[in-house]
Amino acid sequence: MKSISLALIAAVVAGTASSAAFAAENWDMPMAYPADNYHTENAQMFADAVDECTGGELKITIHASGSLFKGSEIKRAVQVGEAQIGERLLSAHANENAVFGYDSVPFLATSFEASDTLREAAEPTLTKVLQAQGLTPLYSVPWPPQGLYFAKPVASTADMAGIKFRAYNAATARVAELAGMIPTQIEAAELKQALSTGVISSFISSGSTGVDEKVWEDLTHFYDTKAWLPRNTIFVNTAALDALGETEQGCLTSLASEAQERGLATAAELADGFLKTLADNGMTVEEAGADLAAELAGIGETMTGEWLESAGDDGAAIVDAYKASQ
Ligand code: PCA
Repeated sequence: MKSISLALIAAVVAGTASSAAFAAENWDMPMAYPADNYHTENAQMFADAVDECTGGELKITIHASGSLFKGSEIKRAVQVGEAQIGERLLSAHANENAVFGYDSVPFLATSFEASDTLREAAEPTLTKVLQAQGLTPLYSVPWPPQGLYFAKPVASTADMAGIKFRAYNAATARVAELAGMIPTQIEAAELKQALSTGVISSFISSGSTGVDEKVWEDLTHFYDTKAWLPRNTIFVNTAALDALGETEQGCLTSLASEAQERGLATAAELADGFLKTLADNGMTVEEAGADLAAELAGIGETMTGEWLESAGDDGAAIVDAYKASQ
């Protein structure tokens, strides 16, 4: 009797184990930007490659344009396990920890190459901060250099006084304040509407977002200030990651590093074309004039000091590692 029940238990346990091993995992991946943006397309390639690498054991469904969770909600959703993986402009969470704003320090890294060096320098610190929140970073991809969009020519901050400005993080809001503008935090998914209804008439972003949102319908000028290259970071809920088998974890990690390289290459390849599209659609695309450039440099110095102060030892570690690898 005893041996029969033991055999039965063994069979049941084996059955459970094998069915668990063969049940495919389905992960949701909320993203904030449009399906045809290169960040989203890159993530779709990543998801397809994970599917193939795991033999269908891990399927990642991408939800673009903030359709599952709005940009501002994605990080929290992954932290609490409402989604297993997500993409977010982490600098928008610099109010939680200034380290998240490492990629939006004005004029610290202004080219794709410098931005990648900065990413590498920040990786240990950023990983530590995210791990403490139950998140594991997988990869990150830069946006092209940030420039200023306006509905009129702007030669200096005097021309910016009182303009209503769309911010996407604390750094962009601070640029606006220091330049005498009035910032409002608005997700890219709501940018088009904010422009067409006159809620804002200026913002700082890349040519990529300008093209995504066809901003030439409301704006006339783009000043290519190359202030910084912010990044979208792809992270997973650490508990969900740990629950995967070794093969699946290995696929995620190695394909993430491929996605990171591919994303950087694509961003660099597309950057000039975005500016050309703005110009082709009638916008004036030029560098900031001497007065504006000098004032922006001053704003950058102020903000670098402020960031270093708020990011403390972690911020210093990032900047030191960055300077050492230049
Ligand atoms: N586009 C994103 C962030 C930076 C960028 O170039 C946005 O404007 O929301």
